[in-house]
Amino acid sequence: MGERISVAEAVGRTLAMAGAGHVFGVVGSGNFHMTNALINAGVQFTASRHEMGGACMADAHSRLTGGVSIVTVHQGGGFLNSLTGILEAVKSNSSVLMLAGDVAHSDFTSNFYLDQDSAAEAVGASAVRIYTAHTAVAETARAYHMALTNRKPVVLSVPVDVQEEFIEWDPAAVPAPAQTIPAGASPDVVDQLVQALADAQRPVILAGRGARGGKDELRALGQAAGAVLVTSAGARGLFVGEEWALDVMGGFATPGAAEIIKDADLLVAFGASINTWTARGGELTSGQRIIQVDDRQEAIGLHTPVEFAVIGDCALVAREVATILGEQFPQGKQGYRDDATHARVQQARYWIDQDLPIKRVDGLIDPVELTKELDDLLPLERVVVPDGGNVNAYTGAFYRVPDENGYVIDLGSQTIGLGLAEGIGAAVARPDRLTVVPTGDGSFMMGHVELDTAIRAGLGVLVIVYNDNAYGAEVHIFPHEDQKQTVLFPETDIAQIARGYGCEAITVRSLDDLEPLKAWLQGPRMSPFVIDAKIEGFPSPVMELDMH
Ligand SMILES: Cc1ncc(C[n+]2csc(CCOP(=O)(O)OP(=O)(O)O)c2C)c(N)n1
Ligand SMILES: [Mg+2]
Repeated sequence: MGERISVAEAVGRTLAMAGAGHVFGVVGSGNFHMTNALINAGVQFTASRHEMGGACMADAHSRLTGGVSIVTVHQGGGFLNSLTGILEAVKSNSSVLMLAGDVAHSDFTSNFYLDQDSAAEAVGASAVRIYTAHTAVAETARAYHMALTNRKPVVLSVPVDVQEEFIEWDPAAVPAPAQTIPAGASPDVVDQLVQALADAQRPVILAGRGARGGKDELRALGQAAGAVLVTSAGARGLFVGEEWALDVMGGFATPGAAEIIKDADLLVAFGASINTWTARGGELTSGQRIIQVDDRQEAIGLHTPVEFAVIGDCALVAREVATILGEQFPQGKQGYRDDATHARVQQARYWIDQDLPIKRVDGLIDPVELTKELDDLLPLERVVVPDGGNVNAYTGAFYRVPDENGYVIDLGSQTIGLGLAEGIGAAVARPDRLTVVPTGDGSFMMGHVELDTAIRAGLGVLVIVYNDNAYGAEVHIFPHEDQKQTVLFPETDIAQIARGYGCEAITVRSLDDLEPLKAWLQGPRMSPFVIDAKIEGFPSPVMELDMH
């Protein structure tokens, strides 16, 4: 006779065996045993204070580790609380597995009852349910493999009555994942892409999140094709250190970078869906010749029409095209890589290097001045996890990042208030780097409860609140002066709130006020540091583009 264990125990053990990275979330009676089984099987657990935070933590953790990260929740309201974070994970193609308790089968009058499968599918996640004890192990493994292979969140609902049943535990019966082998594209379409790049005078190669595994191949292709390189916000950092690369395409591009992209005569997108933010509402792509390379059929032409598509693994396609171009142009192809463009690329790459006016107002700090100072002060070995509305120019575009693992853009669902929780997931994934969460006051006020989580987990996250006492984005978008009371708030003492959680915190009205931060940066950084930066909410450079 083998070991007889509960289904709850078997689910936890199966997920651990499959390789679950870390589990975040809020534990209630419905997920108590499953979570403890995961912990006992060696998976580390971080208790978030809210289920949305737990889902966001798993999202960031998965993005930075490339594996499956788990959020565990109680049925009903606990489940529902997490869906905002799951929506973000859906929009960002993150391998998140939500492990949810559920009411017993047919217990439709339970106070906790809601149709969890429909709710999961409504936000775009896949729903998997364990119906019987004897399918529990196979279904759990299937849910895990789906999250990993499909790069999409999976919600695994486990009814409490099934959790209590007993089964024979046989680790050898846990199915192994099918091996996925990346495939190149068909030779005909590769030839078409080679031809397009050979003909182009000013090609630009855009890399999205789907191209993150093809950094070296894309750099080599850029060289062979004489192309300027750039990333979408999702892949920001991928080309750091490359002479011929801009920082980012889209709403976060500098004016000079936008011009270089607009002047291109060919845009080849690798693993990027060219959404409205990357295309800057079409401004950067209208009239462009565009070719898309992606391993997913569903990404093709999703947001932006393209001339033709190459279905295949980004790295393999890039390597193949670069090899053929190299044979066609043994002396190299200049393309867009002339001296004038070189100078433009250097000048336009980073917002932080742009000459922007500093607008000093008595008793307040200018956000440009503050961001330039902090970008300089903070170690480049960082993970930047931005949040906020109007200020997301500074929070999302100004801070330099060291590489593609130094940036988690959590605005895939355009939801504010995710930054701190996403930052905690990032800090757990990358304890070797400083996690920086630059955020707006409105965003911070939605999610600051997770400062408690950072304290308990001993995470030295740096939170920079650009505090204009307003939903600044709304203030600037709407011209109705007499209707702005709905988006203005009285002054909030954010430093005091942070101290209440046990964080070190400062109020900053001038650069001199940053002194305590310097001491904290030198120390062991075992708990968060919060900056309440009192700013005048001028429209940010990115917002100004929207306003005109
Ligand atoms: C969850 C959610 N609620 C509301 C909005 C609409 N919204 C977009 S930006 C913004 C204001 C954000 O305020 P803050 O974080 O202080 O940044 P600011 O715009 O002031 O720079 C709001 C309410 C949203 N995007 N997401
Ligand atoms: Mg604000």
